[in-house]
Amino acid sequence: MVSTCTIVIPTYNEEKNIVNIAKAIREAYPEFRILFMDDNSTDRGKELIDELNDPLTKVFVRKPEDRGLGASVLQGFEIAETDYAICMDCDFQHPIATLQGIYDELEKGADLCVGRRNSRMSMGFKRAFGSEAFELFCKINMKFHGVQTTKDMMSGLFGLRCDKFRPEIQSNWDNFEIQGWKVLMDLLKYAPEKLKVSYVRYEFGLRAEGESHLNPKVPIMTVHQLWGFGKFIAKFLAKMYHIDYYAMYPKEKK
Ligand SMILES: Nc1nc2c(ncn2[C@@H]2O[C@H](COP(=O)(O)OP(=O)(O)OP(=O)(O)O)[C@@H](O)[C@H]2O)c(=O)[nH]1
Ligand SMILES: [Mg+2]
Repeated sequence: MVSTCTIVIPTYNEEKNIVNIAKAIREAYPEFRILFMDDNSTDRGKELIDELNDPLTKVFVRKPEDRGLGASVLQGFEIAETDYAICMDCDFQHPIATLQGIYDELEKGADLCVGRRNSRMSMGFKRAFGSEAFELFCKINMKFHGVQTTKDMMSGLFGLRCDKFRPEIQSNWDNFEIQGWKVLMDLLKYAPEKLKVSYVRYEFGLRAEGESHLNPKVPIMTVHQLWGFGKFIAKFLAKMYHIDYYAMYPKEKK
C-alpha cells in the first residue's frame, strides 16, 4: 500500500509513551508513516522503536545544536516523503482516532486541517484560561498585521499538504521561532497566500505517562512570534520569570 501521510511527532524523553503511540497509530492506520523528530533524548526511546522493526516507523535524531520543538516539527514536514503530514504530540493528549478526520479533510482538498479542541479544561482551569487568553492576544496581533488566523491556533494537532508548505518552510527558516511551540501560528504568519483551512474537533486528553516539558520559556517564545509589540511583551514576561531574554535571543542584543 502506498503511504500518502506521515505522522510527525516531536519527541523528547518519551520512552514511557513512544512504543505505545507507535503501536496505536500502526494498528489504526497500517499505511501511515510515523516520524519521531527526536532532539537527542537521553532515554531509550529510539532503541525501543528500532526494536519494533517497522519499516514505516522512524526516529530521526536531530542535531543537538538545532534543538527546538518548532524546528523539529518544521523539519519533519520538510523531510516527510508523503503528500500530507500531520503533527501530533507523543503523549496521547491528541486522540489517535482524530487523525482519520484530518486525513479525510486533506484528501478533500484542504491545505491545512486544524485539530480544534472541544475544551481545554483537561489542562486545569488556570492553564486553560491562560491558553485562551494568549490565543486571543495572538489573534488580535495577527489580524492587526493582516495575517490569516484560524481557530485553535495553539493546537499541536494539525495536518497539511507538504507541497504547499515546503517552500514556505525552506525560505523562512531563519524567521521561524524554531525553539517555540506554536508552529501553526508561524506557518500562518509566513503563508504566501490565503489557505484553504478546515477543522476537526477533538477531546483534548491528559498526558498518558512521563513528564511535561512545558516551562516558562514557552509563553515568552509564543508572544515573541508577534512582531515588535510581541517582543516587548516577551521581554516583560522574561523579567517576570527571571529569565535572561538576551540569552534566549542573543542576536537582538545591541
Ligand atoms: N523534538 C522535541 N520535542 C519536544 C521538545 N520539548 C517537548 N517536546 C515534545 O513536544 C510534545 C509536547 O510536549 P509536552 O511536554 O507534552 O507539553 P504539553 O502538552 O504542553 O504539556 P502536558 O500537558 O503536561 O503534556 C511532546 O511530544 C514532547 O515530547 C523538544 O525540545 N524537542
Ligand atoms: Mg503534552
